[in-house]
Amino acid sequence: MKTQVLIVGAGPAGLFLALMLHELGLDTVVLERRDRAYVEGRVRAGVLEQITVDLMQRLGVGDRLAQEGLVHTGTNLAYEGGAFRIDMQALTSGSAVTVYGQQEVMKDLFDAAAARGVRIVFGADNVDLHNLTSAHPFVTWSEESQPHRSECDFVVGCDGFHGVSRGKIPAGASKAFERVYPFGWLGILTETPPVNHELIYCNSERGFALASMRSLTRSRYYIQCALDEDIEDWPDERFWEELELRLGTVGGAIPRGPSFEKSIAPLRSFVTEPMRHGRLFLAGDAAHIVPPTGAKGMNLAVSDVIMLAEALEAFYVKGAESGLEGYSTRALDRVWKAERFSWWFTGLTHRFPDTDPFSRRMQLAEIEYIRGSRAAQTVLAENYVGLPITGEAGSRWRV
Ligand code: RFL
Ligand code: PHB
Repeated sequence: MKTQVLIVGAGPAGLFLALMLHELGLDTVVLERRDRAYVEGRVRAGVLEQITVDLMQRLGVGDRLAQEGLVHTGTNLAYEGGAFRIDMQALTSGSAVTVYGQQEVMKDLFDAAAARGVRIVFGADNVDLHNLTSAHPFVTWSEESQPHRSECDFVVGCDGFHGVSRGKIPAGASKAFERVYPFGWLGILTETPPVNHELIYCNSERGFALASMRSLTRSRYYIQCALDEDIEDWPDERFWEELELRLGTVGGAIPRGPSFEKSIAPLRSFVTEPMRHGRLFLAGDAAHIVPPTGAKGMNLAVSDVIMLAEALEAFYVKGAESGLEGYSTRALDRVWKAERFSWWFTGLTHRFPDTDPFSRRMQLAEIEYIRGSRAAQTVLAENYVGLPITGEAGSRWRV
């Protein structure tokens, strides 16, 4: 087999990239270890920045998003002193976010890929990358125990935090930065109307809570929990009681119902530099992780691949290598700013094991300050809706 760009991983990064390259007339193959149902079934992100919404529209995969996505022009912060709204639209020049689940995004992307003949190999085991620093890399894998091989011009590692690609960069050629937080998020999905028409991020003495949603009839709630928490110890009743204790009366009585998904996710900040090694490029969670507090993970995967698609387009159309040379620096600039925001917002809203009375007062004073300062609210709002992609990158994929 032979292709121009071989993509490892069919998550948001891999599929958005494949569809963009397909639009540009480039040939790609996507290798995915799991099957479609597995990738589509994972309950993850819920908040899309405008760059992600625009990209879906530009790719012609945004019809359902336009119908079913919920545009949120504000978000809410709650704490023991009450709650207040950050009017993102008024504080930025009219920006908003859209609530539309990653599961729905994946369904739309997979449908389009199938309809357009984008090649995706599901069940690709033992993926391995070779000759990455030569002009002729190749990739091997097995499918139902049969060995396969494809030559390519470039390999893009979109295989998430636990993928194989990042490890192909020799230790001496990369540097990793990491913070592991001493807690996780316990999340549930329920067929109940949301407690509030917008999200509520809550700093409570008992720990962080988040009221989110997937639609007007489906809710997503999270509570901060210990890392060694056993999900069996959290029957729905206990979850609802804890959530009510944390949210207090904010938003009113929480409509309860049985959960149909319940999971615990650890929180981590991670960045590897650079995001390129020879003819291997990394994008999305393969290169960086943010704690979910800022709702940035999937959106960063999108900004990475927008920049990479532009660089690949310049290479194939104009023969210019400068875009590829600059990809890592350009992507990391936006990545680090999102890392900073997600880390800061996590610190503001969570209870840390070493939160002493002084640090608690610091948190509360900062929230009170944000409440009273348009400048502070603007900082939060412009980060939450998503920082711009600098330079020319992305203009093709904006509406
Ligand atoms: P993914 O989605 O992990 O996809 C990687 C794909 O690669 C495959 N793979 C391999 N394939 C072949 N060979 C191998 N050796 C392979 N190893 C792995 C995997 O099977 C998989 O299909 O990475 P990608 O594409 O970079 O996308 C990243 C996003 O999925 C992630 O950042 C977000 O889900 C993060 N996230 C959120 N992001 C947002 O933008 N907004 C949010 O509101 C938001 N909330 C969240 C989140 C993540 C969460 N969890 C569970 C981590 C909330 C939570 C709770
Ligand atoms: C979600 O709905 O899953 C969600 C929303 C906002 C976040 C994180 C997760 O910050």
